[in-house]
Amino acid sequence: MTPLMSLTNRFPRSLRRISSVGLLAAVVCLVAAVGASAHATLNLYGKYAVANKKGNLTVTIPHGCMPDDASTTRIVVKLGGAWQAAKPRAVTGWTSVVDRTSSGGWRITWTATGAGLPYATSGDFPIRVRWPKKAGIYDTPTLQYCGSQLMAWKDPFHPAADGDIPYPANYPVPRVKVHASSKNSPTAVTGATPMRICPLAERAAR
Ligand SMILES: [Cu+2]
Repeated sequence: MTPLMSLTNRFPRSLRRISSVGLLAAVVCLVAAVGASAHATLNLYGKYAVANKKGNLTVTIPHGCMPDDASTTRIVVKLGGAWQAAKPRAVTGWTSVVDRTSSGGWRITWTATGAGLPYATSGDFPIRVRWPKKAGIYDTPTLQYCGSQLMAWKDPFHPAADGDIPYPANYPVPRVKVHASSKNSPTAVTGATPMRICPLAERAAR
């Protein structure tokens, strides 16, 4: 019997199973983390975005920055000039400010007043908006800072790997669909679940 085997056999079978599941989760997340170290996602929580109407766009940060399990301390969301209004809603533990950009767009910045959003915690950052007048799909480039570490979620959308372009993108830009009319009424969608791109990363960190 090798020393490694004797060490393994000292653990009860159930404990060994738990540790191997945890190891698997860690390996899966490690693989997922090679290209993208975290994600910035968008949620509409069951409502449709309708052109020229008011609504809420929620930026969800599913986890902090790998590989050091760093907390998120600042988030910057950019909306283009087509957006008619944008106002960050209050988030406990964060201050927010909205600026106009030179191109007529909007830049919303949340800054943590304390330690920020812990690595393994998902956080919502809602913005009250008036959606663009034209239906379409809109990019919302997002900068996620963990201290001085920056994750710039702004890689363009591509439907497939091609040439030097990987799929999915390393740092995919969050996107939202704006519908032409309110025939997509807000009550038409039920039971929407928030998007969590890498729930395994959260579990592995606990
Ligand atoms: Cu992620």
